[in-house]
Amino acid sequence: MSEPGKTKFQVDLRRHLRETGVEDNLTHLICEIAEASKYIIHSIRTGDLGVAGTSNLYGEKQLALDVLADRILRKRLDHSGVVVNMMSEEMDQIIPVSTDWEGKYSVAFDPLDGSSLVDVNLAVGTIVAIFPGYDLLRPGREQVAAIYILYGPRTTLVYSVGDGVYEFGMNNLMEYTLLREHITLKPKGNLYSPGGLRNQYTPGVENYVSTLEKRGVKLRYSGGFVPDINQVLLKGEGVFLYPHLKDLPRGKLRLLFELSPMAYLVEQAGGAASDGHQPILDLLPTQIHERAPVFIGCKDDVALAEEMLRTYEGKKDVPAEKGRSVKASG
Ligand code: FDP
Repeated sequence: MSEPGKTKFQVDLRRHLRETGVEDNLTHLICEIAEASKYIIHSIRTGDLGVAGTSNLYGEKQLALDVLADRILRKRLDHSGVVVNMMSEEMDQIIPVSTDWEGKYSVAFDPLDGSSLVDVNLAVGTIVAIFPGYDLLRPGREQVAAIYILYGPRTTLVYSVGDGVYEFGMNNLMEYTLLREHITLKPKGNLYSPGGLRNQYTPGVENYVSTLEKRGVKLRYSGGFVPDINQVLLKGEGVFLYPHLKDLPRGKLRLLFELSPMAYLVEQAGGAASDGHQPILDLLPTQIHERAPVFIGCKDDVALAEEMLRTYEGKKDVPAEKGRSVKASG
């Protein structure tokens, strides 16, 4: 409930989480991630670019922005008091934080997705998946929250804890205030965002994309997963794909750091996310950096991709990696 005289659009993130009944530790964790993003956006705005390994004006060693973003988030999560295990796109193993997992969470994150776009001043983002307890190698459906932060002309934070999708904008005091609630996707959209080289498309994917094009959908691809998904979610329509390719049978994007959290958000908005055969959220990762093809966005458009793959490629042509759930600590 908003205070009299205050509209809901002035509600800040912490207050919104409290008022919507989000559990205390989870509220704290989401707010810590939001705090970390303030330092990340500062680094993006002020950092020297492409100079990792060199020294700055003051003789201090420079870090690549993705490494810096990783350190910022890691430190914040480490000190949050509510994290058991964490794992990042920048690390090759799970980092244990605490052995006491009761009422705590484990976090998988991509600190700076699309970091190659920073050099050319295009939008990039941070993506975070939150699981209860200590186990991180589990299906995305077991997430309790997913968040992304988009560093574009404006900085925005989009999250869900399983009760719809909310967007917050960073104001000039660097506070996140509520912009939109219950973001929803239409069943069918009018834009598509296709990743991967077209001459590497398999027959099912090529027919899918041609069918969309014949329907007159508009091409809107920025090359950054966060802005591309943000566009679909906030325009309320469209489909993003980074499919299996002839030379990359499991696609490019990573299941744990990129696909699971985005699939959670898009499903929460009434959309769908599939690897072409089954929901992304049902895939059980066997290794930290596992990749999967993805078709994500409006429900009917994702269903059309699955239908095209069934028609032109038959059953799954890439064997699923055998599932195994790993308990990292606790
Ligand atoms: P990047 O390589 O710039 O970090 O997963 C990373 C990602 O960007 C996504 O953000 C983006 O959707 C995709 O890769 C872009 O890949 P392509 O350059 O092959 O289109």
